[in-house]
Amino acid sequence: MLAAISGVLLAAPVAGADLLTPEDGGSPNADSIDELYKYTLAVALIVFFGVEGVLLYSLRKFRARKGAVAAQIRGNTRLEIGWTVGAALVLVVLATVTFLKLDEIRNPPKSGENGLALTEVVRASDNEQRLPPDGKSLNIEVNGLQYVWRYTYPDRDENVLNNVFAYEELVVPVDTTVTLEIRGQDVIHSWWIPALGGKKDATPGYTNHTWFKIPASKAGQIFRGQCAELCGRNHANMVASVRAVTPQEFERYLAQRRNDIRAANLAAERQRREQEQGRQPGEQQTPRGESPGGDSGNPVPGAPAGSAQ
Ligand SMILES: [Cu+2]
Repeated sequence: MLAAISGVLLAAPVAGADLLTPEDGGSPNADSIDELYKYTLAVALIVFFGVEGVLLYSLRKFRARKGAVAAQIRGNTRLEIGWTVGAALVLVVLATVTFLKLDEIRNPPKSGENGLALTEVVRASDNEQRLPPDGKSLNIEVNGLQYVWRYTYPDRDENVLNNVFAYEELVVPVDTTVTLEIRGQDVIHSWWIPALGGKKDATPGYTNHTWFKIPASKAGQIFRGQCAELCGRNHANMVASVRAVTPQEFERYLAQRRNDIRAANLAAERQRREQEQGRQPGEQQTPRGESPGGDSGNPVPGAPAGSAQ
């Protein structure tokens, strides 16, 4: 059994998701969550070895031969009060440590000096959203739909529908506080990039929030995750990745993406117009042997394709 389990874990190392405690290294909140688990694990190990040690010691020390009659003991008030108070103290310590850590897990810090130069203060979408002390973050909309993640970047336009978007891979600048507004479009999904912090449900009708800030040293790295809520037939294929780049590369990416989307929209528009002209009475539906909708291409997934109807 042990060999089989080890074999399975070796075949899919990601499934290990770091040994015993959560993955960390991508963002301060993920690091804090990991530390919290390590403290809890340390306390649990002390309790475990304490209890098991006393048990094994007693088994050896007080063993009796066959036929011996056990002494009838009523109890030990001091011991019983002792382990009740001890257990309560363990809980108090864990609760205190958790509440002390909670602050740095939930509240995003300011962006660093090597991050993207953010000028505008984010307008929080609701009072659940936590922002850095100076109110500036790269605020990205994360939208879960069957079976892909869609990201909308803040991009000069009040109407988010006009802004740069991408699927599956989220590109972000390092040393920059990124706040996410997470929504589900059809069913419940769950956003989860383990090394960047805890998972957050993407629920239709609600907005959930989380944040991350990737250290400058991690530029070029890709953090992988997947939808963590069974959302349908292709749930297993609903992967997500976050690519950390320098602020300069991020600006270039955004500009490139903006151009690609504009080009795709123009091509689609041209194609629609051609098809409308092609459908004049008496004319052939498909001129010059071209297949309908074939020539413009559609480099951006999900960009409005030329509608045939
Ligand atoms: Cu999903």
